[in-house]
Amino acid sequence: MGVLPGFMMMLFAAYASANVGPLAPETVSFLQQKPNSDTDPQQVHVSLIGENQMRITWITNDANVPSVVEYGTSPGVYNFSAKGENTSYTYLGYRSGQIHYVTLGPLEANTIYYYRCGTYGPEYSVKTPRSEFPITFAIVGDLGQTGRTNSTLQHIQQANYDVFLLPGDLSYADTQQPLWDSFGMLVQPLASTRPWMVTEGDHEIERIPIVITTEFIAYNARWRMPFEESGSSSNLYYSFEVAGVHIVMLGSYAEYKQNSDQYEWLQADLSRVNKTRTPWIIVLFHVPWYNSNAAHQGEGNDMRAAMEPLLYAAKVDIAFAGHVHAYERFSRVYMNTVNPCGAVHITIGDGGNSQGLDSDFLDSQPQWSLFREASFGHGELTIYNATHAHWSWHRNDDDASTMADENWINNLSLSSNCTAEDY
Ligand SMILES: *[C@@H]1O[C@H](CO)[C@@H](O)[C@H](O)[C@H]1NC(C)=O
Ligand SMILES: *[C@@H]1O[C@H](CO)[C@@H](O)[C@H](O)[C@H]1NC(C)=O
Ligand SMILES: *[C@@H]1O[C@H](CO)[C@@H](O)[C@H](O)[C@H]1NC(C)=O
Ligand SMILES: *[C@@H]1O[C@H](CO)[C@@H](O)[C@H](O)[C@H]1NC(C)=O
Ligand SMILES: *[C@@H]1O[C@H](CO)[C@@H](O)[C@H](O)[C@H]1NC(C)=O
Ligand SMILES: *[C@@H]1O[C@H](CO)[C@@H](O)[C@H](O)[C@H]1NC(C)=O
Ligand SMILES: CC(=O)N[C@H]1CO[C@H](CO)[C@@H](O)[C@@H]1O
Repeated sequence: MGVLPGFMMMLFAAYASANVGPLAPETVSFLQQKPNSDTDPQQVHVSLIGENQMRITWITNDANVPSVVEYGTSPGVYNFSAKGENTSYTYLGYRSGQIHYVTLGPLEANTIYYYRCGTYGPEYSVKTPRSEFPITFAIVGDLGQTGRTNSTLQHIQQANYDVFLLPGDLSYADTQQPLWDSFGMLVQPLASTRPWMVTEGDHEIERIPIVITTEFIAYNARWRMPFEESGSSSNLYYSFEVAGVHIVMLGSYAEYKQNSDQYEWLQADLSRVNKTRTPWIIVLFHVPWYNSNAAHQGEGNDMRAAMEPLLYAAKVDIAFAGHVHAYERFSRVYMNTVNPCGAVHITIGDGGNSQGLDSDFLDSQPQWSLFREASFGHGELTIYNATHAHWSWHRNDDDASTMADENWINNLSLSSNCTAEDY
């Protein structure tokens, strides 16, 4: 893979470190996990497509490796084979490896599939999500690639979860493209074994004035999500369904005002939700709409003003955000007021990135803020049935994971009193 000339690296290191706080720990080098040969698969990760398909994405340094995945339900026995496509991108002096995408399916639910990428190489295995409740999500944003990220990932790996959800800010490569590769290697042990569904944060933009004017070049190439399959025209916002949950991934860094493409897509997407089939609606985006931390105060207001009425009318149950490097849980809220028919909001931007924690909360805690703490950690959401879900937040206490907050969340079902006319 291409390497930036030294002076450019220095330039971009300076550019990227502009808002790194004093607490910033070094980005850990995970490059010791480098593949042995150019044809070896690396950075393997899985995402969901529709109800019974998955996309396997991996990278090879060698451009001639076929985009083929062989798979089956017994180790070493690959009764199925699927062919996909490949891409690559350049960014200044860097040229990515060959990025392969292959769609597998139809697949059985709640089943372990063994697979191999590029017709040889090591075997991986992935468990497909359950098709019915209960289902568990591991959720965390602002991940980065530090020692803290490593412990967050270790804790998540110990949890029994079906799907990983990430509300933005993945690698913190911040224009240094090799850091996308090291991030891919860091997350592979988790992302090759469970589906990872992500949406973008500001660290994915990677625009450099005049020099790189196209945004999300690396993100869109490396983390392709099922946007076409959900009627979206952009990888920056999409939706998918799993086991009775309709999940909407919004883009804080795409146009969101009324009449924008994203707004109209969201309206159409929510109008298609069948609450009998998916009693739960969950939304993720990067910049929080509710936030009592001094960091990024008010940044989500415009998007909230534009889109919150759509979420409210559709009876969205829970909205997750990142961006603020802390944990905060809110009541059901709508238009800045506690409202039993609004969504529960949760900020979970505490994955472990190099910028440190946002420890400065506003002095007066608003009525809708129920729990707030600036510590690294992750969240787990188990949806037990159409009416009951359990949320827990797990703080990183050095090497251990400690459950530090939890609560039950009840659905906003069609049978409740919350009708769209209420607002
Ligand atoms: C990669 O994709 C291009 C078209 O996009 C195709 O021509 C080429 O054969 C592919 N490479 C491999 C190894 O499949
Ligand atoms: C794979 O294919 C073989 C031969 O067709 C068959 O005997 C076997 O049952 C299949 N295994 C699975 C897990 O489907
Ligand atoms: C990540 O954590 C594991 C388990 O604690 C440890 O063995 C490994 O050395 C860590 N990796 C890095 C790069 O810190
Ligand atoms: C909604 O989903 C239920 C359960 O899958 C199904 O019986 C019903 O026909 C669906 N309603 C519509 C309008 O598609
Ligand atoms: C839903 O799950 C909760 C928590 O496990 C349980 O208390 C409740 O009885 C369940 N409801 C139904 C209808 O099964
Ligand atoms: C729903 O509304 C009806 C009529 O206004 C009222 O009697 C009932 O208590 C309400 N239920 C809840 C759960 O608020
Ligand atoms: C909070 C809420 O609206 N919960 C509802 C969930 O669904 C059940 C059964 O349909 C209703 O009885 C609850 O009111």
